[in-house]
Amino acid sequence: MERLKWFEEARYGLFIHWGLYAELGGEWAGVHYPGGTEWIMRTARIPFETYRKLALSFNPLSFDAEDWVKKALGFGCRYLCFTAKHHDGFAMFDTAVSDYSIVHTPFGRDVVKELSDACRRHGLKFCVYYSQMQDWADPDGDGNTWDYDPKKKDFRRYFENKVKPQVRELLSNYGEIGMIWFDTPYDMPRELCAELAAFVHSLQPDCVINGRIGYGLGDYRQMGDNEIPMLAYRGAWETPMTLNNTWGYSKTDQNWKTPKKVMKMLIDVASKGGNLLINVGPDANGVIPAGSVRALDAVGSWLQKYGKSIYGTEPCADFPYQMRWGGMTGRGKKVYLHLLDVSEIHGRLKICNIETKATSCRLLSTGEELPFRQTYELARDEYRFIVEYPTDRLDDMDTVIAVEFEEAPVPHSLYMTFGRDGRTEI
Ligand code: FHN
Repeated sequence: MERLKWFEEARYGLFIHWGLYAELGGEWAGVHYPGGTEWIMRTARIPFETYRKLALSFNPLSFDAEDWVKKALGFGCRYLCFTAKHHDGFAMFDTAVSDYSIVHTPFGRDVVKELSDACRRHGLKFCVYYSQMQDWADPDGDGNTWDYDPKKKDFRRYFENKVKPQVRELLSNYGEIGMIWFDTPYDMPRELCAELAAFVHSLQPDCVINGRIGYGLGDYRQMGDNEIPMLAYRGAWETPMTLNNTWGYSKTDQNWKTPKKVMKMLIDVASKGGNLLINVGPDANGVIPAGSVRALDAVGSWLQKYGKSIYGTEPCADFPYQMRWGGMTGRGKKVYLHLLDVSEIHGRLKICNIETKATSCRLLSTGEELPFRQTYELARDEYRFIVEYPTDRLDDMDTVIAVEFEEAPVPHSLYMTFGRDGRTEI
C-alpha cells in the first residue's frame, strides 16, 4: 500500500507520552500508584474537577520542540508520535471543542503545532496519538465511572461532539500528518470504527491509521504493548515499547532498558518485518529524562554506523535454528548478520540451510572482506554458509557482517520435514 511505504522503511519511531499527568509523575496525595503514570487519574480515581486543576499550573518552560526533534533524530528514529490527547481527555493542541487544552494553561502554547513544525523543518514524519474511546474528562467518553454514571453515557454523542471535531482539527491544522495512532478501542462498535477510518482518510488520504482503530481496519497490525511476535508476520506491523515500566513520566522509575537491549529488540523486530516504537515520557518541565536520553543516544550512535542493516530491511526468511549469537536482517540479495553474543561461536559463524550462492561477505563497519565458504552436509541434507570473522575487532554492541548473495536467499527451512525420498516440498 502506497501510504505505508515510509512506515515500512522506517523501522524505528519515537513515542512521546506527555500531558498533565507528567506533573504528578505517578504520585497522588502522597501515594505512589503502580502501573502507567499516565493512568493516574483513573487508578487514583481523581475527580475530573480536581484533576483539571493541574492545567492551572502546567507551565513546562523548558519545552523546546526543536530540541525534542533533534533528539529523536539523534536517537535514529524515523518518525515521532505524540500524544495529542490521551485517556485523560486533555488536548495538547488548540481545540475549539473545549477549553480543556494546553492553550488554556499558563504555558499557553500549542505543543502539537510546535512539534509538527519542527518535525517538518527536519524531515521527520510527524504522527499523532489520539485516544478515541477512553476520555475521562467527557461525561460520554469511556472509562470515567467515578464522576459519570455509565448508564447515562451516550458514546455516539461524544464521538460526534468531541472525537470527530478534534480529529478534524488535528488533520486540518497541522499540515501533513504521517499517522494517526488510535488506542484502546475496547468494545467500540465496528461501524463507528469504520466511520472514523473513513473520516480520517477523507481528510488526509495518505495518513496511516494504526491497528488499534480496531477490527483490522487499520493500515497495519498493532502488537500488544511490549510484545514482539515469535515469527515474521506478513504485512506491516509495529510494537510499542516502554523504555522503563511506564509510558508517562515517573518520579521514581529509573529502570531503563540498556542500549544493547533496545538494539537487540530493534534487530529482532526488523528481522520479522516490524517497527519498534520506543517511548519516552518527558517531565512537567518539558524535559526528556536523562536516563532515556542516554540509552537512546547510544542506540542512535549504533544506528549511525549500522543503520543500513535496519532501515528499509524486509522480513527475513525462516531460519531453522536458534540464533544464540544474534540475528539476521536483510533486504533482497543482502543479509546482515548481527553478532551480539559470540561466546559460543569463537570466530566462525555458520548459517545453515542457505543454498543460494554468496558473492561477497564484509564487515559492515569497515568494508573489510571476510573469508567464507559454502558447503553441503549430506548427513543432514543441509547447505551451510560459514564465515570467519576477526575476534579482535568486534563491536561491543553488535558486529555486523554484510553478505551479498546472487539472488535473495531462500533458506530450506520449509523443507525441514524428511520424507522417504529426502526433502518434502511444501
Ligand atoms: O492505555 C494506554 C497506555 O497508557 C499507553 O498509551 C499504551 C501505548 O501503547 N496504550 C494503552 C495501553 O495499551
